[in-house]
Order: sequence, then C-alpha cells, then structure tokens
Amino acid sequence: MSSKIAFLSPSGRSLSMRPPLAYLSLSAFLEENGIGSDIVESKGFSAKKSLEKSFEKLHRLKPEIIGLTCLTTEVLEARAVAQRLHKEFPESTLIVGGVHPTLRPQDLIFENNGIDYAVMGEGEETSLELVQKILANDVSGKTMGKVQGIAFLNGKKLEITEKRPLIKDLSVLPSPNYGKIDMDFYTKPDIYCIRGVPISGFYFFTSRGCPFACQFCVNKNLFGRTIRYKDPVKVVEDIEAVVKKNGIDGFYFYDDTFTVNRKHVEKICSELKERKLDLIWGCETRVNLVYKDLMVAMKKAGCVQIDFGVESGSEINLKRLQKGITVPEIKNGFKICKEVGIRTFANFMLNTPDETEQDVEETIQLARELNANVSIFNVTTPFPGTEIYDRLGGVPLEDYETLGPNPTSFNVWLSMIETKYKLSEHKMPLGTLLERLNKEFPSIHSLSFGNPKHLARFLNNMAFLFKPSYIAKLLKSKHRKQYLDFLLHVSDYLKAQKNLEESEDQ
Ligand code: B12
Ligand code: SF4
Repeated sequence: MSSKIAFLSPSGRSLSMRPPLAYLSLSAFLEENGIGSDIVESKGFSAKKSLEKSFEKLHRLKPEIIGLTCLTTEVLEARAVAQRLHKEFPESTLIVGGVHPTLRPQDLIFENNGIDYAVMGEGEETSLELVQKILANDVSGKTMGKVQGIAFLNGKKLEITEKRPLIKDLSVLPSPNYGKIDMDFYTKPDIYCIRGVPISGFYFFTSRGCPFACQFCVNKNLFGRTIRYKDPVKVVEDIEAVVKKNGIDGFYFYDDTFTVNRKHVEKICSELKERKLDLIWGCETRVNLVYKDLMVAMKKAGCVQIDFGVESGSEINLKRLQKGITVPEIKNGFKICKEVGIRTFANFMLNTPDETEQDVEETIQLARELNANVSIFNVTTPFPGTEIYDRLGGVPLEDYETLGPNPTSFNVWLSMIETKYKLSEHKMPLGTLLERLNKEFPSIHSLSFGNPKHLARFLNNMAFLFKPSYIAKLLKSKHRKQYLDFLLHVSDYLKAQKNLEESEDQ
C-alpha cells in the first residue's frame, strides 16, 4: 500500500523505550481503511541527530500528509518542527493531534505556523475522515467545518468543530500496527516497562477513559469519564502476537485504572492463563479498587506489580485533590497486595494546592508505613486540562517545556516551580524536601550501600530477581543474551538511563 501519511515522532522521545501507542493505533486504523501510512522515528540517537535522520526519512517518503503528536511539554518543539516541515515540504498538509492540541489547539493553529489541522480527542475516526478529505482535495472551510473533532483556520478565524462521539467498543479498532516501528528496540530488556523489574516487555491498553475526576489529572479531558473496553480475547491476541514475533517476557497495561471493571479483568486473566503465555506484567489502579479475590486471580495470571496514585497521607489533602480515596483505603489496598504477594509502586504528590507542613509530614509518615517496593514523590505541576491550571489562570507558553522535569534543566524546573507555581501553603523549599526524601526513599540512582536502611530497602526490592520462576524465565528467554549483557553492564545502563528516567517521570 503506498504511503499517504507519515507520523513523525517527537525527537525528544528518541531514547524513550515507550512505544508510540497513538501512532500504532492510528496507522492500523488508516491502513484498515485503505490509507497507507508510516511512522517516522529514529531511535537511539540524541534528539538533535534523531530529528535530522527523521527528516532524511521524510524526504525519501515525500508524504502528502505529515502528522505530529504533542504533549504540553512538546509544544515548542512541535512549533519549531512545523515551521521547518512547512519550508521543506511545502506541498504536504500538516496535522497535529494528541494531548495538547486537544486541550489548547490555539497554541498550534494560528496564521503562518504551518500547521493546517488539529485533531482533538480520540484520533482514529477523525483522522480517517480528515485524511480522506485532504487526499480528495475537498478542503473548503465549509467541508472541514463539518468534520467532527478538528480545529483549523477558517479564513483568519480559529474554528473548532463539534465534538466527535467516542468509539463505544474499542474492539472495533484493529491491532496496533507493530510492523511500523523498530520492535527490537522497544522490546530490549529495561527496568521501565514494569518499573524496577528488568524485563523485555511491551505496553498494551485494554480500555480508554477514567470515571474519576482527580483535580490534578488531565485524563477526564482526553478520553472522557466514560470507560470503554477492548474485548479481552482481542487484548490477549495482541499480546500473544508480540510474544510470538518478539519474544517478550512481560508487559504493562497502560490503562488509567485497570481494575475498575472486575469482570473485564477476570476475563483478561483467564484468557492469559488459558493461552499459557507465562508472562509477568504490571498495571496501574486505585487503592479503592483492590479486591483480594481479584488480586489473587491477577497474581495467578502473572501480575507482579501494581502502580498506585497514593498522592497523600492527609485526609484533608486527599479531599482537596478530589482523589476520592481515604487513608484507611490506601492502607487496605497495600495490605491486600502484600498478602497476595504483588509488588507495590507508590506515587506521592508534593506541592499540592494549599498543602500544609503537617500534610507533608503525614504523607511521609504514610510512605514509611506502607513501605511500598518503590515510593516516588512527584511535584504537582499545573498542566492544561486540570483544575490546578485553571486556578492559576493558565501558564505562559514559554513555561510549557519546563513543566516536565528534564535532567538538563532540573534546577531550572525546580526554581520555576518554586517561584511561579508553588501551590502549597507551606514555604518548605522543594529542593530541600526532595533531597530529604531521596535519602529516606532513595531511587536506584541514589542508593548508598553503606547505609543499612538503603541496603535493606534494596534487598527487599531485589528479592524478586532471585525468584526461581523469574530466573527460569530469563534463562529460556529469546532475550537471554540481552539480559546477561544488561546485568553485566547494569551500572552503565543506569547511568545512561538516569537522565531518561527523570525526563519521563509521570
Ligand atoms: C505513555 C505516556 C507517556 C510516554 C509518552 C510517549 C509515548 N510513547 O506515548 C512518556 C513516558 C514519554 C510520557 C512522558 C510524560 N508524560 Co505522559 N502519559 C502517557 C500516558 C500514560 C499514555 C499515553 C498513551 O499512549 N495513550 C494512548 C493513546 C492511544 O492515546 P493518545 O496518545 O491520547 O492518542 C490518541 C489521540 O490523542 C490522538 N492523537 C495522538 N497523537 C496524535 C497525532 C496525530 C497527528 C493525530 C491525527 C492524532 C493523534 O489519536 C490517538 C488515538 O485515539 C498518558 C495518560 C493517558 N491516559 O493518556 C500520560 C500523559 C499523556 N502524560 C502526561 C505527562 C504530564 C507527562 C510528563 C510531562 C510527565 C512529567 N512530569 O515528566 C512527561 C513528558 C515528557 C516529555 N519529555 O515531554 C499527561 C499529559 C500532560 C499534558 N498536558 O501534556 C498525561 C495525560 C498523564 C496525566 N493524566 O496527567 N508520557
Ligand atoms: S489520577 Fe488516576 S484515578 Fe484520578 S482521574 Fe487520573 S487516571 Fe483517573
């Protein structure tokens, strides 16, 4: 099939082991409907080099349409790339989509920016209709005004069309188009798929949307609060296809709240067991959606780790965040996981709106008590699409890039938050607080083996690696040489990945 559209990955993700799931889905959907597509990315290079290589590929492909995805932190890069694309590919139509264009299309669609259309929200059906119209050269303002879910300049005015209804049953979507990316790169063993567990893995979605409305979270404004599912059989078929082709030993379910529908999860678990795929996996969910029988079923089906947004140890703070969970629920969720033998990854938040010193101390106290396998403290940042952003009355464009902590600009980021986006009531300097927490809850990069507490924490975490079942899995894996290499060069690997990890923390 000749290619009509090329999806260009942001060059800032050139080292990321996280696959472009949006593009995999869009590409599959378009191809199923007869429109050839490519995903253009150049993995393993620095951002600058990767961009050059991707432009070379684009020049070879000469696509009629170029698609760009973009998070808020990537808006400035997308704008610069769009300008360059416009110059080097004056004949091509440029479309953007993803989180930021969905929330604030006006930051990307304006005169002389070179971007023709923004796809807002779920992209498959919208991009199909849009691409069909572009290819047929049926692009009058009147025609485009009828395409649901887009933004474009109609004359000089930004026009945002009617919202497109969400796809009700995700099973109508074809399997992701894995053949379009370098799967060998993405399935190399790392510790980010199931965070902290070295594994060759990949990522899958079984649902879209989250019914909750936490104050700091963008998700309600992306895929909405109605949760939609993919048939468990199709989900596991997709997983099995990647196992057969790429020999993965594990995976991660990226669903926002994996256990919201028990029946759906039970079916996935029984399907995984029936097919005897013998994989380990992780997922994320809420502490109030942890049920012992379900956790047992998940464990039997290979689940080894669950990531939780614990956020705070203070009841008042949890209420302020509209998190909809209580401290006893948090403790109960963790207790069940411990009883069942599923590792826990706890995410906490600092700098939450009106947070007091006491709230912080209660959070730290809870972190100690939960003693999760991994505890991470994130600094609340005002992303568009959240109440926190609205409360501040927005964030200037020049701050977008710095909103995501970046290793090369960690101090810049910290001082920006400290001076402009300090949401807490207390005045404790965030740098000092993070340093203190890093000593008590060290990341793998800041472990000090002379410290008995660090050593105990490390051994507690690493116990998993000495499980006979896990070792057996690595020994018979298609990736066993890569695992060996990984173990032999683990310190180099960690050094190289430190920067990446900081730039990707969520
Ligand atoms: C995976 C992920 C990442 C990956 C992204 C790379 C990747 N390969 O996808 C990594 C780990 C790198 C990442 C990093 C960050 N992330 Co993130 N991430 C996610 C997560 C969990 C899933 C995204 C995903 O794959 N969705 C599935 C696909 C199918 O959906 P989608 O991407 O929205 O795409 C659909 C449509 O948007 C549209 N579409 C998307 N792109 C395009 C392009 C075109 C041309 C078209 C036509 C359509 C289109 O079509 C797709 C199919 O329907 C989301 C949570 C979520 N539920 O979305 C957070 C999320 C996107 N991340 C978020 C944040 C805050 C971050 C960080 C800033 C965290 C931090 N503080 O460091 C960093 C930024 C890093 C950076 N350097 O810029 C926020 C978004 C904030 C914002 N306003 O941009 C989210 C929503 C989490 C949240 N709830 O707050 N993230
Ligand atoms: S933080 Fe989690 S539970 Fe809350 S709205 Fe976002 S995805 Fe849903």
